[in-house]
Amino acid sequence: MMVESVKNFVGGSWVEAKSGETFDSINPATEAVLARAPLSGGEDVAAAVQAAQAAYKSWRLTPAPRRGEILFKVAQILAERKEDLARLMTLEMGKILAETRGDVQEAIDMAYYMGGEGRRLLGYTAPVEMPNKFGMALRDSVGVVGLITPWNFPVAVPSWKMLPALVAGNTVVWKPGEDTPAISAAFTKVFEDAGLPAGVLNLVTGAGQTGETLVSHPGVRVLSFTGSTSTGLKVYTKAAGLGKKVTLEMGGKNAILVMDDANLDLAVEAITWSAFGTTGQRCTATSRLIVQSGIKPRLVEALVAKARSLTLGDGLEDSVDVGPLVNQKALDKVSGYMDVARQEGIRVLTGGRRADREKGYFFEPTLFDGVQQGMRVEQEEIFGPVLSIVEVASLEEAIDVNNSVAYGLSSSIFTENVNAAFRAIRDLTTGIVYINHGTTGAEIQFPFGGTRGTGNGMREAGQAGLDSFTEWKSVYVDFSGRLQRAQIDTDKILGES
Ligand code: UN1
Repeated sequence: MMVESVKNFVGGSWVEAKSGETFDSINPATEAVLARAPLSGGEDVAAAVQAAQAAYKSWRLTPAPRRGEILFKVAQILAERKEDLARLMTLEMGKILAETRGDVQEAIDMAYYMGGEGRRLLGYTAPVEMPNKFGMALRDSVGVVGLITPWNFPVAVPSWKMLPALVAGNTVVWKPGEDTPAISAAFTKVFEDAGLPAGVLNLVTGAGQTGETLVSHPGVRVLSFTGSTSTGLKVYTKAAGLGKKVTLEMGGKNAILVMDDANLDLAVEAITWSAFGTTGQRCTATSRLIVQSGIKPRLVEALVAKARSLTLGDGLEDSVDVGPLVNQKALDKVSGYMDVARQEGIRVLTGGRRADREKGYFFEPTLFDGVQQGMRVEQEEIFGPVLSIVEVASLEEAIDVNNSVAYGLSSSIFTENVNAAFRAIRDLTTGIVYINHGTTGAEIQFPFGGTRGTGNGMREAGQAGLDSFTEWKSVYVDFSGRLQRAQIDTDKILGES
């Protein structure tokens, strides 16, 4: 297979890195080089920011409904290219075709949703204190925004950021995950073909240093980051020191709670796909099963059988359920947690090792039993197909275990008891709560994000997703023709008019 040559997209042109340096993108199922991409440095980031600054002058003045129309066009082109984009994504980061199609679909949904914002971007009016005076609050654009995104949702996650940023009138410099430059360029091409003016969206591929330069660049006022907690906190610290606005979407340690009265078959299906789908490499993946004692033996038996029945392999093949991990580093990390589990005295019910295949970063779906609250495998994000099972006696204990981690993205409860469901809604302290559904599958019209170490209080998607990329401007229009200073003037003016 030919190695694709990826370029940066700066000011409407496809260009090499000024340094001439590149890095390789590897197909994780075959370990073959898929693409070679620019290893962008400071000069490349500076050029992209400059292009974005120049384009901002007219983009912010382009009527929002017109900006929205370009987003609708983006949605249409994405729909036309869905299959090609999904295949390229599977080749580059490994998840199965059904999942990469879903990834592209999220961007299509978001493009229609945010395209519609072109005719909303709702502000509000409120009464003001003086007569002959009018007040309103508008969502204003901010300027150049910097996006740093991961490889696991290489189209969906960037779409949650760039689509609201663009419809609100900002211009964008995007640094995608190091493992996914080719799909990122293909996604960028969609915006070019949809007629987005030059410089409004700029792509610079590269590594950590590229992202750092973007974070520090004085021309970038807003940063939106999705990725690991350690990198996210570095971005936060750096950006805070420079007075920038930041949105962070970081780790998760999501749990499914299964109560004794749960629908067992439904729970087994949901747990399997939330834990092992996308090879466990979702920030929303289920990595803990918190199960009540009564149902545990039957549930665990069914889960072990189900995990063993999953077919590992190249995500392009229809028969495959679980693709590879993204790279060697991920494989090493997940393998490392097998040693941690051993040290913690945990029982491996199934999996626990690299899959027996010649090529590719495959790891067997793994179930850990006898996990206690507070153990490392119960607390730390592994980001692989590994599920830790914690047994509890009651709903109260289950909720307590759920809430006792450093992260707070998603949680779920399986119960047929409406009272238990509502208590869970009230007491689970995560940004997303599911009832009788796995922890994955968030829809783009609702806020997405988490509490505690998952984020910094911001949300993506839905109306809340606009908050990262807009600033409120409060406007007062005084049509009294005089200087109105205090309430005391009110009676006088009313008397005269
Ligand atoms: C992520 O893992 O970074 O809710 C995003 C979900 C998907 C998005 C996950 N819609 O699982």
